[in-house]
Parts: sequence; structure tokens; C-alpha cells
Amino acid sequence: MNGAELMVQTAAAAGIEVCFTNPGTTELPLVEAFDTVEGVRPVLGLFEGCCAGAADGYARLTDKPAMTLFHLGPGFSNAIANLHNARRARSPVLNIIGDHATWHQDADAPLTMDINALARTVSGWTRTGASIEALSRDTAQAIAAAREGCVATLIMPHDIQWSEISHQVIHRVEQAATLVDVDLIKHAANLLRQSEAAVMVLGGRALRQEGLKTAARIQNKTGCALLSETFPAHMARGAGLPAIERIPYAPTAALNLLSQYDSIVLAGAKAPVAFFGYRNGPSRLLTADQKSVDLEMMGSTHIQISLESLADALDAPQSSKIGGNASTRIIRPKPQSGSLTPKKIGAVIAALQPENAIVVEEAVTSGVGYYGVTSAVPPFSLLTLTGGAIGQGMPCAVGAAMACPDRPVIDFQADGSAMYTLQALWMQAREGLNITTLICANQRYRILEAGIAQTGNLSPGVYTRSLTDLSNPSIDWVDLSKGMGVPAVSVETVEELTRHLGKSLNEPGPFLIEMRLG
Ligand SMILES: Cc1ncc(C[n+]2csc(CCOP(=O)(O)OP(=O)(O)O)c2C)c(N)n1
Ligand SMILES: [Mg+2]
Repeated sequence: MNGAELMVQTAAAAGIEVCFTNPGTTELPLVEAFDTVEGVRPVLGLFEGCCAGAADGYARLTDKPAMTLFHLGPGFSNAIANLHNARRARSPVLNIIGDHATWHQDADAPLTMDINALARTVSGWTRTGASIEALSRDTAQAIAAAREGCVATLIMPHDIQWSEISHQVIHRVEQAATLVDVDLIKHAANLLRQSEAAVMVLGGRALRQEGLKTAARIQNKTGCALLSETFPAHMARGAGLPAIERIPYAPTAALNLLSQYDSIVLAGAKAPVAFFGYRNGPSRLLTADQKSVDLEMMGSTHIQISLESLADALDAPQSSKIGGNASTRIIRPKPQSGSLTPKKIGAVIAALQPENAIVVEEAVTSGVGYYGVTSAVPPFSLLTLTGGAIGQGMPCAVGAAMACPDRPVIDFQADGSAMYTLQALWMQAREGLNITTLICANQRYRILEAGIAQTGNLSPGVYTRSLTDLSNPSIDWVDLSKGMGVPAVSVETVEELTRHLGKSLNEPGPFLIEMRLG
């Protein structure tokens, strides 16, 4: 057995099932190992950002790592933006990066880069494989680290992949013990009991069905409010679940909302900060006179266990009653008619999305009308852009569909963002994935136009306008999509959108709808 086979066998034994890859010469032993060792299915992505986004999407649905395989520093660099989003989502990802043979690294061959430096910016765990003897242990430790909710990067020199080993041991992944800090839980319980106006800010895995239900127990007992972090990685939403407001993206609105509370319990969320620092604007959104406690202060990733401990510490009954303004009745918006607007699009999706759908939302400014009308639709999963690096939605949908082949996936997608990783369409066609892509074709970077107007510049110059305009030439999404094997139509009205979306959701395989917006 060679090093590459040993690595793949260790990953397969740890339950890794899929590898999103764009390989090169320094990964060829690993490429061949997928044929000689059973268990890990390789999936080709034509751009590394698609592989990284797919691994993120897969992790958000399964809570287990997919493997990625990248070609030295240059290949890995292409993946970094979406690995950054994965890091912000706290998605488990096992990155393998091939490197030159150990004895060739000093030669400064053309592809040589400082991979370690690149890896550290997005990885919670990084190691360079030093020997074939240590390789299985290195792999198992990388997987253990990833499972705690991070990107774990193992750099594998070419010669370690091709070396032979005769007495190999397959290392098992050791599960970290679950830690609950009893004092911290007591402290949080006291804060919720004593405060006049408390809020729990939920994030990460606290936004899944179990987390929301436990949060509702705490809400029912203490009367605290519930909020979500602005950009959830995977939120369970819909009828039967507490309807949770997201902390607004705009800092002033966020500050207004958060200032209503004297006490804040962070449950899987970071202390909220402004997305950008604006002139005279705030940076941190909690003030010194607000009391706060972070349930993850001890570094525990098991937020569900912390939440349950908190609910128990408060003697919160295990009631069937759900918290706040939750509705058990299904309520869907009624779509309007005529030419499309962002608000009307949101209503059409909420009106049609099937129970158990996965909605990947990277609609940017066209997303405005969607979230608010989905609190009582049939339960579904909402995945959003956690790290602000656009180009995540298309490949995230690929990973989500691969993780859950029986669930319909809707990618609600802004056009400018989609152009970064449109090769994901080819993956959808090749893998026959059940994804409907809805492109919000406003043919511009509308959010940047709005940002420019907000600074008071109401007559931007010709260069400023050219840097936010995508209409010259206009992008033909139907041709692009068909060119990569995904059937597509273009629509301009609510009626057309309703018809094509309804049809696509009832048919297997990928489909793209270009929604032309004025
Ligand atoms: C990787 C990356 N590059 C650039 C940006 C800056 N940026 C933020 S939004 C945006 C344009 C978004 O346009 P689009 O996706 O069409 O959405 P719209 O604003 O039209 O709704 C850009 C370029 C970013 N956030 N991430
Ligand atoms: Mg746009």
C-alpha cells in the first residue's frame, strides 16, 4: 500500500464519503487511490472555489466533513474565498493539498508557494505530512479537528503519497469529550432570571430544529427574546418552529434592535459587530453597560448540550408549546402578478417551496422580500452567506444536494455573485443533482450602487458606473446554463416564474431560471 492509499483508507474508515477535487500532477497518487481503495467517491470541480463551496454545503447538512483535494498553492488559493465562508460557518472540512516532493521543494519550481501561510488563514488545524509512518495518524487527527467545526488542512508532499509501506495501521478518529461548564451555565441562568430585558442570540448549530426548540423552552420559562445571527449557516425554519428575527445587516438598525436589551446570552453566535465600519458608525454592537455571557466561552462546539443544560438549570419544562410567535399552521404568501420585483420573487418561492426543501440564499439585494414571508411555510433549511465572500451559493447548492439527494434544493442566487463560480452548473449536470437555480438577473452590482448613493454621491462618474454595471454585454444565463448541461428558461413575470418553478420542483435533475429584473 502506498501513502495515498493509506490516507484514503483512513478517511474512509472515519466515514468520509466524498471528495471534491481539482487535482494535478502532485495529487495523482491520490487520484488513483480512489480506484484502489473503496469508500470515498471523488467529484470533479472545474474551479477550486466550487470544490470548497460544495464541501461547505455538504458539511452544513451532514455535520460531517467532506474531503477536498487541491493542487499546491495555486490550486488552493482558488479555493480560499469559499473556505473562508466555510470557516465562518464552522463547517467541518478536510482539506488535502498536494505539494512538491520533499527533496524538490528547495528548487523553487514554478508552482512552489508558501502553502502553510495560505492554509493558516482559513484553517483551524494545519499540518504538513512529514512521513508515511505518521500519515494515517495525521489524517485521523485532521478529521478529528474538522469534526469540531473547522477547516483542517493536511499538506501531503508528492513523495509521501507514492512511498510504499508494508505494516500499515489505520488510525481511528478519536472523538473529543463534550465539555459543559457548569458555572457558566449557572451564570447564564441567573442573568436570564434577573434581567428585565434579556435576549438570546442564536447562531451555528443552535439554529437547527433541536436548538430552536430548546431555545423556545428557555423563552417560555424566562420571557427572553430570541434573535439569530445575521447570516446563519443552516437555520431550520417554518411552521412549528419559533419564528426568529435575524440581527439586521445595517449597523444602525442592528444597534437599535440590540439596545433594547440589558442582557445578552450568546448561544453559538459571536458577539455581534458591524459588517463594515462606516464613517462615524459603530464597530461593536453591544455596549459596555449591557451584560453578556457566551455559552461557548470554554470553546465547546456542542452548543446543543449547553442549551439543554441551560434549559434544565432554569427548570424550563419540556413543553410541546413552541415559543414566541411561532405558528403551527402553514401560512404561505399569495404571489402577486405582473413584472418581477425582488419582493414578488420572494413571495413566489415561499409560496411554492416544498416541505423539507433546502434553500441556499445568496440573492444579495434581491433577497429582501424572502425571509420575512417564510416563518410559517412548511419546514425547510435555510443556508446563507456566512463570510461575505460572494460566489458561494452555486457550489453550496451542489454540496447540499449531494448530502441530501432526496431533498429539493433551491438556489436563490444574485447574478453578479453567481458569475464567480458558475462552473457549479456543470457539476449539477454531471452529478444529476436536484437543484433549481433562480438567477436574479438585475445585471448590476446593485448593492454597490446603493452603497455609493448612501455616501451622498447621487451622480456617479462614468468609471464608477462602469464598475457596477453588468449589462454591457448582457449575460445570457440561458445560454451559459445550457452550455454546461443544465436546461434553462428566462422569465419576466410572476406568472411565468410560478409556472416554471412549480414544474422544476416536480421534476428530478437541475434546472435554471433566469429572472429578468429591471
Ligand atoms: C469575493 C468577493 N469579491 C467581491 C466582493 C464585493 N462585493 C460585494 S457584493 C458585490 C456585488 C453583488 O452583486 P450581485 O451578486 O449581482 O447582487 P446585487 O447587488 O445585484 O443584488 C461585490 C462585488 C465580495 N463581497 N466578495
Ligand atoms: Mg446583480
